[in-house]
Amino acid sequence: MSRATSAGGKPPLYKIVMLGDSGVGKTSLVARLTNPERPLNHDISATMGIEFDTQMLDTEHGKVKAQIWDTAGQERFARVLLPTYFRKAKGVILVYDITNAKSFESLSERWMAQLNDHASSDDLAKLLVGNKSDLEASREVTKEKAEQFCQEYGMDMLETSAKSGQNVLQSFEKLIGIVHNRALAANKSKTGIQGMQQSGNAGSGGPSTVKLEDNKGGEAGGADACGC
Ligand SMILES: Nc1nc2c(ncn2[C@@H]2O[C@H](COP(=O)(O)OP(=O)(O)OP(=O)(O)O)[C@@H](O)[C@H]2O)c(=O)[nH]1
Ligand SMILES: [Mg+2]
Repeated sequence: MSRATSAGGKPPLYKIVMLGDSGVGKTSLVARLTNPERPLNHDISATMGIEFDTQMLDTEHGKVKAQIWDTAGQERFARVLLPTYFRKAKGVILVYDITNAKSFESLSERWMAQLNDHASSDDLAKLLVGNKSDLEASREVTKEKAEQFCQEYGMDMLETSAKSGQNVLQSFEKLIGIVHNRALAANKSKTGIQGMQQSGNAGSGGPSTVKLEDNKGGEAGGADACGC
């Protein structure tokens, strides 16, 4: 069992944010993750402001809970809400539509700049997702282009389809795996220092588990749970 799940039995909760132009499929990807059997809704409305969902996900170090902030790609919402989107976020999924070159260009022209302005970028795990891979015949963005972007900004990528489900779960698991590994590593170094400070205290009945997050609110959806 991971140190995370052994701490009071509650899996740690991490806030992750979906970013990208309007219409790339952010809401559809979250819907496919949380309701894998439900068919893609082509009449879905544009997100106004923000929507939340939570999902339990597996990592190599046990289960964790993702609090997913599905943001609005439309400029009028995004501009105002960006600081809120990024507050206490641990990971970001940058989404473009493989059939829409403009949505890919927006990542460097718009979204990466916003990210750097509003978040301490080093703290955020990032994943690039090229959605609508089922529409191969209409592809405008090559995988090579996307890989170049990843090299430039130091992140991994996956192509997904919210329609077929291809790589949807894998994308969320990949990002949350990186987030969780970072949290474990950070806690290890923290407890290392605490351990040295409290030398001689080991095994004396003090707390033996590691608290990964300030998980006051406990369950997902509780704003305190991820401090957001
Ligand atoms: N063929 C195909 N269509 C998709 C896919 N993902 C989303 N769509 C469609 O693309 C349109 C936009 O999807 P949304 O999920 O609303 O896009 P969004 O990124 O959330 O847009 P905003 O909320 O405005 O930021 C909808 O008509 C979806 O049905 C996909 O993987 N394949
Ligand atoms: Mg949406």
